[in-house]
This record gives sequence, structure tokens and C-alpha cells, in this order.
Amino acid sequence: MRHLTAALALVATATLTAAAWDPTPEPPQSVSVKVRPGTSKGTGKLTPIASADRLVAPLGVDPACPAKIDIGMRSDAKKAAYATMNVEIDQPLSASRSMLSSYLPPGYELGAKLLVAVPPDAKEGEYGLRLRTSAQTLSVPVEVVPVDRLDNGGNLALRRPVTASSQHTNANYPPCSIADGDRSSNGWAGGNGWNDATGRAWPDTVAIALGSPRQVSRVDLYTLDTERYPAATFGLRDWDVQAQVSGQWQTVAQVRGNTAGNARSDFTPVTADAVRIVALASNGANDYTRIIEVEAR
Ligand SMILES: [Ca+2]
Repeated sequence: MRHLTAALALVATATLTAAAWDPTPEPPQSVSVKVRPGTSKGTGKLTPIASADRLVAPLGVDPACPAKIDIGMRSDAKKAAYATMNVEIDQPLSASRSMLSSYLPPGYELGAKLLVAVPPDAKEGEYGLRLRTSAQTLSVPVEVVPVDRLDNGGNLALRRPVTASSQHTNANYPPCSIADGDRSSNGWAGGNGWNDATGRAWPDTVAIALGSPRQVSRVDLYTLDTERYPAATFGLRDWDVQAQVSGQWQTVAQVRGNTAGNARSDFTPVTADAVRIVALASNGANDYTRIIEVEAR
């Protein structure tokens, strides 16, 4: 049980660190391996698993916010054993790990986040990602697409360039994470949200360039909000929504007294080159700005 205990200890360490008053910083992404119990089918197989059957990896985005997918393996062995899965990816793409391994009891799943980096000179097209155990290979096609041709679901901010007034020394809170398409607070401290670097100093700003002038009439902001870190304590409270129109920033909406995980602002349509959040106050805990995602429509 030594390896499983070690893996569980890593999860426990992450939880303990997160329990501190200041949720910043937390352990790096490389330790986010999770073991989940289940019932073994007793087939003796070790099955690779992935959270999606394909991965879209945008081309030309900030390398601090690579494409990501949950991968793992499931043991249907009769007895506990040391399990290994190899991760292969076609060049010139690169993956954040080449292997996943752990001591796994029967019926258990091991999961981890896989980051897929696309170099700026990569050609668009489909690439192979293969998750290989001794029993089976799972292929997950990776589609490399320029940002202009991403299916953005109407969100004009998706994968566009982000600039912030400050950046935390911990690299797990990059500004580009507020436009990476992941609204979930569960990825906090795992590269899925921006934490500014100036506690108790306001305002903080974060801007998303839209690539070209676009009509915008709605901005949705997702702030940190989990059971452990509720928005009413750790989230953003007061902010202005601004739009850059012909080079000038205009305030188009204001949010005050927010205690929810997300807030929608609707306003008279403007043709904007960029949208910006001017953060004015958080709900107390250490007075940082913590934003998970900003969407513009
Ligand atoms: Ca995000």
C-alpha cells in the first residue's frame, strides 16, 4: 500500500495547504493526482481513461494556459498491483507527463490533469495522443486550431490575449486563465484562475483584447467559489465592467456587493476592441482579486 498511501498523502497535503487562511499559493499542478475507489470487474485489465474523446488545442495562445484534459486508468485486476500507463503525443506537440503510475487496488481509478502545449510554429490539423497500458491503447485526437477559428460558443473573449495589472509570483495563477474556457473553481491553484499580486491594494485591472472590433452587450464574470472557498468570503465583491471603444475605456456596467460565484452584466451594445474588469474590492479574505473566467457576448 506504500505507493497508494503516498498518492493519497499528496492529495491530503494539497487539502491541508488549501485549508490555510490564504488560499494562495497552493502546490503546483504536477502533484494533482487523485485516486478514486470503485468496484473491480475482475477482468484483470488496466484500462486507460480520458475525460473527452477529443481535445481542441488552440494555436497561438499564451503558453501559461495550455490545453488540458483529464486522463487516468482504471484497474479491473483481482489483486492490488503497481499500474503504469504511458502517454505518447505526436510532435511538435508536447504533454506535461509521459507516464502515470501508481499502486492501485482492484476497482480503483487514478486520475491526473494532462497539459498539452502547442508551439507557435505548429501547423493546424489533427495530432495523435495515445494513452497506453499493457492491455489497451486509448487514442484521443488533438485538433490544433487557430484562435480565430475556435468554436467559441458566442464567447468573444475565449482564448484571446489577457493583460493584468499584476501577476502573482506563483505561476499557477496566470492572467490568461480567465479566458481559457474553464469556469470551474475546482481548478483554482491549478492554472485555472487569476490571483493578483497586490493584496489589500485596489484597483486591480484585467483586460481581454477581442482581436477586432466586436459588438458586446454582456459580460459574465466567474469568481472563486467552492465549498471550501465560498464567493461570499473569497470572491470578488465590487467591480466595473469597461469596454474599449475607439481606443477609450468606457464603464458600461457596475457590480457592487456581489457574494455569488458568477455575475452577469447586460448593457447597451457597444463596438469594443477589448473588455476590462476594474476590480475594486473582494469579500474580505486577504483582499485579493480572484477571477476564474470572464466571458463577453
Ligand atoms: Ca478559467
